[in-house]
Amino acid sequence: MDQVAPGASVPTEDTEILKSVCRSCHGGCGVLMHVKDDVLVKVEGDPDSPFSHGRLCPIGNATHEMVYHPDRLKYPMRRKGPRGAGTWERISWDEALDEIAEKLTKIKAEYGAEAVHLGTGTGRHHIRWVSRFAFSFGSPNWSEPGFAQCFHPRVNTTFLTHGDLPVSDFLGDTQAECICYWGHQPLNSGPDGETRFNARDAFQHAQKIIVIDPRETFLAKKADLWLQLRPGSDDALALAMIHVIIEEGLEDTDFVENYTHGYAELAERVKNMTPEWAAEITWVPADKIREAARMFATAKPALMEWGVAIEHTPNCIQTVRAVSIIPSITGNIDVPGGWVFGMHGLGPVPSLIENLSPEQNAKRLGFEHFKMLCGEGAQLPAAHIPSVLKAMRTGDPYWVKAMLIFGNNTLTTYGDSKTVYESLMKLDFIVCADLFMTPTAELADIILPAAFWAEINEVAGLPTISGNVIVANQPAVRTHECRSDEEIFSELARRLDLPVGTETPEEVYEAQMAAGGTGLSFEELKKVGFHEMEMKYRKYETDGFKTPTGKLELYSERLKEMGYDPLPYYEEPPESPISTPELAEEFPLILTTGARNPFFFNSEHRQIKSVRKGAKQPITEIHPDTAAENGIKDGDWMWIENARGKIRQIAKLTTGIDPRVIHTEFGWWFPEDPAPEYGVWKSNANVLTSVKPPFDPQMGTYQLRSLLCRVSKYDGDEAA
Ligand SMILES: Nc1nc2c(c(=O)[nH]1)N[C@H]1C(S)=C(S)[C@@H](COP(=O)(O)OP(=O)(O)OC[C@H]3O[C@@H](n4cnc5c(=O)[nH]c(N)nc54)[C@H](O)[C@@H]3O)O[C@H]1N2
Ligand SMILES: Nc1nc2c(c(=O)[nH]1)N[C@H]1C(S)=C(S)[C@@H](COP(=O)(O)OP(=O)(O)OC[C@H]3O[C@@H](n4cnc5c(=O)[nH]c(N)nc54)[C@H](O)[C@@H]3O)O[C@H]1N2
Ligand code: SF4
Ligand SMILES: [Mo]
Repeated sequence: MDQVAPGASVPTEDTEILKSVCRSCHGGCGVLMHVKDDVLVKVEGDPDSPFSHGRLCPIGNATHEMVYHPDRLKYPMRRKGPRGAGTWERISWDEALDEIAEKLTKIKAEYGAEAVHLGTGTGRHHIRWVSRFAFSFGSPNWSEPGFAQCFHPRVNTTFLTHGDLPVSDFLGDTQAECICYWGHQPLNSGPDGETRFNARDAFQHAQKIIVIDPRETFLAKKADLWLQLRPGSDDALALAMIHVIIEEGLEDTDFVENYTHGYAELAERVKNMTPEWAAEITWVPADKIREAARMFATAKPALMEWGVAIEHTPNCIQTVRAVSIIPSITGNIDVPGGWVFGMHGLGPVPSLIENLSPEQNAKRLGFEHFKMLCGEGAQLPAAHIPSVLKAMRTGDPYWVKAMLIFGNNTLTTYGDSKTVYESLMKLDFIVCADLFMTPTAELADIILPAAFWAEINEVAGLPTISGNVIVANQPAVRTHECRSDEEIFSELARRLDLPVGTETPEEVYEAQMAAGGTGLSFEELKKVGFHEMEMKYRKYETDGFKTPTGKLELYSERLKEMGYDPLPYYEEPPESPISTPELAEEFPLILTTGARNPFFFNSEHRQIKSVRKGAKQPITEIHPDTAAENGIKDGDWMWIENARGKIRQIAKLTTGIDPRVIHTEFGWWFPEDPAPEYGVWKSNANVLTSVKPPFDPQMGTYQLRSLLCRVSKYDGDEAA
């Protein structure tokens, strides 16, 4: 599936080879872009890349196809008919930007800057520019569907308790002896600035593999121990594993005594959380829980590879807390081959949050409730999506009147797509910048054609936040009238005469490089492609941890200060056979969604022929017994339904899933279906999810995995 580049091509007289990195997922596989007569003729893996060593995945291999895809948005457009009618007229960039500036100024004057909401997608190169523009405009409100439910629960939690974000040490010389993949399949997903390839290399070297996943994935098949848990019960499993480690004295005594805070309180908290207690909740046999705890605790080094599955529940912060404690008390922190703190070789994009007055900052939707998402406990405060949607629909606590969407297909990746649709339809003004037309862009007033990563300058530190390797993008070509998101924000800030945020992207990149300590300028970095920071381990021995106590806080003083539980606890998912037994009678199956496949990035790439070949239709995994009970055969279209809606996907019968559970893919729409909907209501998992409370008390997270549903054979009746 993945292709290994045979080695870098040699430039010919008339071909220039530019070093860059693929940014089609969160990763940054090195690429060599061959340019001849202002045409990108070929893209291949860069054998020098420390992440990928010349390899590219199916998406990376489609780079050329994406740059020149006939469906790319080519010029700015203005809506002609009513919102969502799908009729557009071409306009110039000047017209588009002037109209945006005029509308934003009017809304700001009438409703306040907070009425303008900025939206973006996960980990995009321009993500920090979206919040930056919001803050320089004076609005505290911006969001990303992954902020409360992806990666940032881990970021914000570990910054509070570990003083920094730990990442897997894939670039050093030591390989982990044991890897635990917890709700995570990085060989497919390469998330958070790892790539699938360095994750694969570590996997191939590990002697012991533990997989915690409700589905029998590729990794589960290869594992020494596969813990097939009930979706949404990770928290109980982690607490029971901590119980075993403490009860059996398997902790790293020296590390615990000298470098952690609150071990005794933790031991007291988990005293009764036995494997037998967890077995009932998680469906994982008690002896397997014990075995997993022992295997992880006795291997050196042991690596926790944790994924987004633990962040898709309303108890996500406590789950993150519990899982993060396992490698911590076993001493696998900042050690070769374990979890390490990065070298931060790149200065941040200045957030410009200081441009907001304290009063304006406090207007951020969700601010008073979710301090780890919207306020003091957040590294970069963002607005709470369900609260934003409500403000759009009801004006409570104030009206949100405009949304500027830069790289997010809101109708497919936010929870509860129907509520999202109703909310967006209430807005006075929507701008959407994207590479392609999407069902969400069809709802806009103005559409802007965004430049692709192969067409822009950019700098990033990877893995994300930790910045051990600093990578550069540079434009191979520039197609049509596309502009980079960063350029658009700078230009808009100038047109709006904003007090801050008007620098060119390159000026910001140079400042980031100067602050980072690589000794290179951005221009110099582009020539070499990437710069690897020298890694230092066990920094805590000299510097301590950047927490209130200077120790790794098993008992979190900062969480306590914010009014949250300083120790992790278990909470049953709000919709489950246990919490809502009556609902479970009507909808007896547990639904989990969104496990990544290697061919798409979230809702993207359905129009890219070479990758769509790998995954033509949306797939639901279901146990053969459950399928038979419901008259569903392998390869049939099947309905998946709950109180919020009904979608259909293709049934894949597998004994690798519990008969009480199904898994549906997410992000589905069909670029080949008629505009303006492109089949977005047909198979979109978020028709079934909810943005109603309860939310995670710290982070405001809503439920994307572990909901209730029922299934039936598809009867061809779409109206149903
Ligand atoms: N190719 C590709 N790469 C991607 C993406 C993509 O769409 N495609 N998306 C990117 C994004 S935004 C993210 S966040 C990352 C995510 O990437 P990962 O963190 O690797 O997460 P997933 O692949 O979503 O899920 C991993 C596993 O969690 C399991 N799972 C489902 N429910 C539960 C549960 O309740 N508990 C546990 N323990 N496991 C559960 C699923 O069966 C799945 O096998 O990938 C990023 N990279
Ligand atoms: N049910 C369910 N829902 C989920 C998840 C799940 O597992 N299950 N996962 C959640 C997670 S973890 C996340 S992070 C989110 C992901 O959600 P998002 O990150 O918002 O992903 P998309 O909605 O696919 O939006 C990406 C859009 O950006 C466009 N794009 C790509 N590159 C650029 C660019 O350079 N500039 C601009 N302007 N546009 C660009 C793409 O064409 C696409 O339309 O989804 C969440 N939603
Ligand atoms: S793993 Fe990510 S960065 Fe690497 S080639 Fe694939 S899409 Fe690009
Ligand atoms: Mo994500």
